[in-house]
Amino acid sequence: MSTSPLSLVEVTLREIELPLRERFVISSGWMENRRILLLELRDESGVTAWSECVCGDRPNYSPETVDTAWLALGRWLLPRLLGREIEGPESVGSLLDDGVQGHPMAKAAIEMGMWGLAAETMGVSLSRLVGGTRSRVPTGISLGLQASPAELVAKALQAVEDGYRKVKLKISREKDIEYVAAVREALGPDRHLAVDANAAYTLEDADHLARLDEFGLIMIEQPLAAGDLVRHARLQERLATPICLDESIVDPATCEDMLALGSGRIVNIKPGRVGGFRNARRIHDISEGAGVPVWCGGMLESGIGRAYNVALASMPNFELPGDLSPSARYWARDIVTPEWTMSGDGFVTVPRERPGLGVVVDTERVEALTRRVETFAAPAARTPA
Ligand code: OSB
Ligand code: MG
Repeated sequence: MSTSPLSLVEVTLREIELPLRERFVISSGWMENRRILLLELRDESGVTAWSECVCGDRPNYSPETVDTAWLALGRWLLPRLLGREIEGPESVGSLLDDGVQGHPMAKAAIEMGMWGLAAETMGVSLSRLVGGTRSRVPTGISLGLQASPAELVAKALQAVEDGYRKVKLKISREKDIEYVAAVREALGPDRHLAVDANAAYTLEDADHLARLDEFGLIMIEQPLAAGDLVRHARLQERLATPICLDESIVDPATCEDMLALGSGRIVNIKPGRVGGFRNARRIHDISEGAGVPVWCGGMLESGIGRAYNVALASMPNFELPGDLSPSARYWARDIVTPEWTMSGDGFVTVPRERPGLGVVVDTERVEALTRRVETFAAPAARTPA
């Protein structure tokens, strides 16, 4: 779908605190009170769109944090877009990459917001704007590390009962084989079961990881460190279970490298991790061309970030269930209406008939949860380029 020019005149950065219903533990850290960085973008005719930066509080998953993203957005990224006429959301990525290394999550927050603003201005759904075709997307759950195999089993059984179409278990060096064995035993052989190591292992653990093969997992996500594309290829040669890369895929080039090296057979796409929708769509297309399925990962987003993930996951090659749980799994109350829900058979509906994000931000609630706020405006003297 072709888009019309955009003009960004004001962006408000806002940090809110939203407590998770349960602490979420992964091998590299945990999250409890989610600090969430939200953006509110406004164009010259007063149309606004919200977006979300998926950074965490600490740099355990990736080098960026809420604080580094705030700095990068305010100091380097917003100034190069504000007050400038922008061809369309497709062109935002290169404007942000030019002369600024890294900071993909900060870049994605503004880039995705521009897609949201374009959808809002054009009166079309974000899903249609990005080329989505699905009216509902299959959903999986990501279960954090638990205190005992029995507790994990209880959660996995509940997830199946709730209708989830995939169950993903976080694993760590301390909590792997025994936990996976217990869950596979409880769920039976046919359920889609996956594990995510969040880079907990090294290639020396190859024999140990090969023990997971007997559980018929649909994938093992990110067993080794983010930069280990070659080592992942060596590991994949020794595993029957397909490797899926998450932390390793930071842009279309790393996806191409993964395919060339054989570092994995499935790609987890998180638009925030790869700098936004432009790169996410390219990775989708590159993978599709190679016959490699993709799915949409999650970063415990609020209902705002979730709107972007759901729109992206409506694209055709998102074949596998995404980590797109409904609002109630994460929050006592979300910051959007309607909240995101899941059908009894594990699908989230894509709001393809509603313009923009398809949900309304509860601004009063956002205001009440706000911990800091700063507004950046286009310099008055600058005329559109
Ligand atoms: O590795 O996929 C991951 C959450 C935070 C950081 C990393 C990851 C995750 C998840 C959560 O697995 C998935 C979700 O949002 O439901
Ligand atoms: Mg992951």
